[in-house]
Amino acid sequence: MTSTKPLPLAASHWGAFRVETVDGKVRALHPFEHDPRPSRMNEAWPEMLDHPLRVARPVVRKGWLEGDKGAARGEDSYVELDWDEALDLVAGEIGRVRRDHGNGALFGGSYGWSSAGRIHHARTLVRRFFAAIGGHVDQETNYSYGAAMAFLPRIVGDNMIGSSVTSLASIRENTDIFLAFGGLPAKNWEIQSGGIGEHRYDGFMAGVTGQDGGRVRTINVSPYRKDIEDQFGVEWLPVRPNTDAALIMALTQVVVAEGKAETAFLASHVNDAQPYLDYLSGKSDGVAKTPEWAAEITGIPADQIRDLALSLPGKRVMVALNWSLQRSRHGEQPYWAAIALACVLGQVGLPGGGFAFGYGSSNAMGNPDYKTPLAGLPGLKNSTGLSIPCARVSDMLLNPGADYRYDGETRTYPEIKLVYWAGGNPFHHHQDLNRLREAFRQPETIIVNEGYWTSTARHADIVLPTTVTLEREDIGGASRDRFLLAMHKVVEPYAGAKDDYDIFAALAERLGNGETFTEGRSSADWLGWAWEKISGRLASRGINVPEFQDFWDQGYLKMPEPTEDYVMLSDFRADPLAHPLSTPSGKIELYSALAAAEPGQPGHPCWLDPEEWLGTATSDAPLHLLTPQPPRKLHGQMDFSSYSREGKVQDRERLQLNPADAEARGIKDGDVLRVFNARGACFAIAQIDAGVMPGVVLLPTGATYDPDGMTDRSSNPNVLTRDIGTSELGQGCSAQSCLVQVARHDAPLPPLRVTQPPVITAKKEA
Ligand SMILES: Nc1nc2c(c(=O)[nH]1)N[C@H]1C(S)=C(S)[C@@H](COP(=O)(O)OP(=O)(O)OC[C@H]3O[C@@H](n4cnc5c(=O)[nH]c(N)nc54)[C@H](O)[C@@H]3O)O[C@H]1N2
Ligand SMILES: Nc1nc2c(c(=O)[nH]1)N[C@H]1C(S)=C(S)[C@@H](COP(=O)(O)OP(=O)(O)OC[C@H]3O[C@@H](n4cnc5c(=O)[nH]c(N)nc54)[C@H](O)[C@@H]3O)O[C@H]1N2
Ligand SMILES: [Mo]
Repeated sequence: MTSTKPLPLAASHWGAFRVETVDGKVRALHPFEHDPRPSRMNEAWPEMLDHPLRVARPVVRKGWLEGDKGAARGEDSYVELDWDEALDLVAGEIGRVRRDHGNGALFGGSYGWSSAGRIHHARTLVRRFFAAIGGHVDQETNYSYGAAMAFLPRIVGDNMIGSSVTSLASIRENTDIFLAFGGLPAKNWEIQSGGIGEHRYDGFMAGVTGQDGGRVRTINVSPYRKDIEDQFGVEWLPVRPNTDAALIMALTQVVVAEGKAETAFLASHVNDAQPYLDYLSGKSDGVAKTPEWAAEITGIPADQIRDLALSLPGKRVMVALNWSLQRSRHGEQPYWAAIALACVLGQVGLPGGGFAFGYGSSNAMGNPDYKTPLAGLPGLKNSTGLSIPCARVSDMLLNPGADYRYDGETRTYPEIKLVYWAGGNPFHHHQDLNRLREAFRQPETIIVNEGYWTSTARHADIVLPTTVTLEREDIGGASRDRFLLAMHKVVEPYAGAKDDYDIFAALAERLGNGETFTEGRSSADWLGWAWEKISGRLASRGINVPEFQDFWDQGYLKMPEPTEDYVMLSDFRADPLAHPLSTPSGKIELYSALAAAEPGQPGHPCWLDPEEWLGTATSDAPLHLLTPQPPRKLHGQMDFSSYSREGKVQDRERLQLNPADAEARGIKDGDVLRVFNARGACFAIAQIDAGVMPGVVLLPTGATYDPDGMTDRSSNPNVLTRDIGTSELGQGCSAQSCLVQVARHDAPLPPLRVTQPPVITAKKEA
């Protein structure tokens, strides 16, 4: 071989890159050579490897040692331990709770994105660990897509997220009208769980909006014009947040009233459309869901709704909704209504037609269906059988023994004594953080594995320092990305950091379940195991498998291009009897007995008041706050990198608001703002933006929560959001249903505490 080895590859959820090191330190990063639009987020890596906020050694909270029953969590100082002491302490606590209260008192759901590689995926490991020691209370569904994840299987037999959506090629060739609810924001395509070889946003947009010689009429239906950048030349239809269901129902009502419904499709592929049609016409409740009716709710003039509705029949229409729409109170309904519209138009399963979720929510949605194989450690059976919908965590901790409804059944919240988090940041992700703080005072012991002093780590009793991906070997990627990625170890672990795998192996060993957790393998053995699985799957598909070393040295494996354009539900459309859906009727359920069983739900798509929205605005809380994903980071990760901070002013995030709302409050661009409601307050910097519809403000997620009473010294919008399930059907997170007030803050900003680690007493050398 004469060729020189390429630089080692590494990867994160925001992209792959090659790493140049000198004397064991990263000197430079180079974007992966096959990535057409690399994310700048990776620039944060070199400084984040030895950032002052890294957790250096195991620590235990002072107040916990003194038996404060959690009182000082979030405010306390810590004492260093050596690893053996720390592991003995953690195993001792888990063993004590298991013995005295049973495995049902151990909470290990540990929701969170962790890192990109699949073998060292922290959340997979913590759940496997708890399963290995006899079980725990787990979390199901996710924050991204919780309402849809629980509900869609009842309606279309699948959650429509694990499966692929209709491909871009199919849209480009066939779609006439692309209704993009929530837009197609470029920043969301910087991210993909598991790792990214190629960021494909530009190609997707060119294909959809017609810059590529196409002809797709694209409409950004969103409160925010910049959910699709102006350069793409699309139409903007501003809609009040949380009212899309009403808009979609009025579109459907017009199509039906005009006699343009595809009744043959409804008869052959839908379970009982009649109750919904009677609701649209007003036959069942006396209110026709006309454009005039929807205009009142959505803020869109009735004529505009009618014109749009009349343009749809006879056209190839893609009704596409972002995930954000279902992260709101009754977020199941816009999704169900969209499915119903696609059915009434007879578009489901046609090339470029029908419905789809998430084109604007993550990288490479609409890619060819590469089915890139990945392998992480297998999950083990959770013997307690206990789990909660993930966003009900505060409810669980605050209401042990209480009953709640979810997915057609009544469940009971367990009584949790010990919480373990690895790979997630609930003080980033959860709603109503002041309430979560109260919830986190309840358990006897809280343990967190983290690489950084996040707000969650600061609320823990014992913190174990973990490695980050550049400090260990792994394989990353995503099933719809073309590249399988070899993730190299490029630097030694920081200070006393250990891999989560080794931590859980040591804990399982101490608890007498080591072999069940490890199956006798080291993490290096699991890497080999994963490669065997991956190569087996490739070989079974007739794909040429390289030697592991060649894959490793090259840094990637490129998947072959699929030959067919994927069209979602095309089999079902072609023959609903031969390819029935996994629903009670085998068809798309526009009537669902499961939904009808819940109070207030008529059993078909319907408009349900989101409770906190512009229709209920008060003088105390007149503005609808949306909390989209942050452009310069993934959630709370790397919040303190220079790249993330460049997007802030005085270390506070910018809040977008309409010029009229700014003027009414005497706010100028760049002013410091206080954002508040009855649940809490935080600070932000005004960014006046005519692309935000009046009455709406946007503040991205991701700032590190820095509590001072009910106020966050920083800009975390989750001090403001409401902590309630989407409904008793899905129990998803409803962060996007939130009213606030905004005012100029003329006093000095409080200094941030979370830019420094907590006070830590170093271990005295013996
Ligand atoms: N208001 C509002 N809130 C929201 C949303 C919203 O739209 N609005 N969106 C929600 C959504 S969709 C999501 S997905 C959640 C995201 O919420 P999270 O997934 O909890 O957020 P992250 O900041 O990605 O947290 C991952 C944590 O894992 C740590 N980590 C990384 N690698 C490792 C590792 O190898 N080992 C260990 N032990 N730790 C590691 C990181 O340092 C980080 O702190 O937020 C939700 N919250
Ligand atoms: N840069 C970056 N990208 C990310 C992430 C990140 O942290 N950073 N996180 C990733 C994750 S975990 C997820 S789950 C996805 C989330 O993907 P989404 O949930 O689709 O993303 P959001 O940014 O929350 O929302 C997109 C837009 O929806 C609009 N919107 C909000 N509410 C409504 C509504 O009621 N009606 C209408 N019509 N529009 C509304 C807002 O204007 C917002 O800008 O993003 C992924 N991509
Ligand atoms: Mo998410």
